[in-house]
This record gives sequence, C-alpha cells and structure tokens, in this order.
Amino acid sequence: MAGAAAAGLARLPRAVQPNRTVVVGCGDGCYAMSGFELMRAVEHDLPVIWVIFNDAQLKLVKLYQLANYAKTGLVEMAAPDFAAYARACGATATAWTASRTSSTPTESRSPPVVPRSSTPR
Ligand SMILES: Cc1ncc(C[n+]2csc(CCOP(=O)(O)OP(=O)(O)O)c2C)c(N)n1
Repeated sequence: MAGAAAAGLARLPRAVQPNRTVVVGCGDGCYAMSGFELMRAVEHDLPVIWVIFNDAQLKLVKLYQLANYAKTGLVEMAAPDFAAYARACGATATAWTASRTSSTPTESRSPPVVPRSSTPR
C-alpha cells in the first residue's frame, strides 16, 4: 500500500475480517498525512500496526520535481516523533525502530512496528 490516500483503506479489511489486525505500510510523509485515519481507528477501537518507511523526505514528489524542473524544494522533513503524533490523535502508541546503515539491513532488537491504537478514549 502506498500513499496517504490509500491509508484510508486501513479500516476496510478490519470491517470485512474484524478478528484480524490491520497492518499499514507507508512512507513517513504519508503517515504524517494520516491523522484523520488514526483518529477514526481510535474512535472505532481498531488496533492498527503502522510500518513506516522513514527516508526523511517526500521521495516521490522529489522525483517528480527533478523530472519536471531539474531541481527540488520543500521535500525534506525532519523525522518527527511518530508515536507522539499517534498519541496526539488519541491512540495508545509505542514505536520500535529498525535501521539500515549499509546495503545489508540490520534490525534492532525490537520489530519495526509503529504504533498501535487499541484503547478507546
Ligand atoms: C492525502 C494525500 N495527499 C497527497 C498525496 C500526494 N502524494 C503522493 S506520494 C506523496 C509523498 C509521500 O512521501 P512518503 O510517504 O515519505 O513516501 P516516499 O515518496 O518518500 O517513498 C504525496 C504527498 C497523496 N497521495 N495523498
């Protein structure tokens, strides 16, 4: 799944198969645009696991800019506190991180799963 617009689909599989946990995979930019989805998940008490691919930029937008204008702007982002963002939307959230420092992925002790909303407000 890619794109903030697609994040809205997070609720659909849960509605069809209510006993299964929803896992959303998206970029950091798309996650930053998903506040309403987080709030809806909390409202309906839906546990959601977000796997956020954090490259600190809107890469797709950057590529379009380069393709059309041969330069880029306003596409780099400071990494926010993803779990704090989810908590601001009313979720109970915990963040784990996995990093890649070379061509070989290296995983930290915790799984790369971000945040889980499970407690109604
Ligand atoms: C609600 C919404 N607004 C704007 C867009 C346009 N859009 C498509 S990709 C993208 C940037 C995504 O950045 P990121 O999630 O960090 O992924 P990356 O391109 O870096 O892999 C944007 C703003 C969208 N898909 N959905």
